[in-house]
Amino acid sequence: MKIIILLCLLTAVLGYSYNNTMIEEDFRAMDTNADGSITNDERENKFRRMDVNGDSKVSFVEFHKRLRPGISLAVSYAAFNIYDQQSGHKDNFYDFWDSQATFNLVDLDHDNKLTLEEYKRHVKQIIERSRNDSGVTA
Ligand SMILES: [Ca+2]
Ligand SMILES: [Ca+2]
Ligand SMILES: [Ca+2]
Repeated sequence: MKIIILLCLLTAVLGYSYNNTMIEEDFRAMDTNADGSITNDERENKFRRMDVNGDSKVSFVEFHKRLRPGISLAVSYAAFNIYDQQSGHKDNFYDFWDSQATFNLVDLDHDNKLTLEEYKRHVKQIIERSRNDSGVTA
């Protein structure tokens, strides 16, 4: 038990805390009707939950709060910048259009549903790109 706790602390420090299990948990949290895929409606609901102050835009502060503890600020900020530019322009907010564009990007087979596999692939790409962009290599 102690070893597990120690390992958790270590991975948190290194920024490796976001594993498959957590990705699946987050996927299920978004899949509110539990049918195994995320629809555009469910994507929109998630966006509204992230938008704490209700101004229809997700700021970096709102974005970072929604991430798992242990993800470094640098990686988180790099990820935010990637999402901020999904709709083609950067304005320091993850807005509705960014969210829609992200959904379309993740939906590889264009059936308007995100499967766990599509979601996992996306999250791993984002983490890898964020680490590269932020220069956090650990
Ligand atoms: Ca669903
Ligand atoms: Ca907001
Ligand atoms: Ca799909």
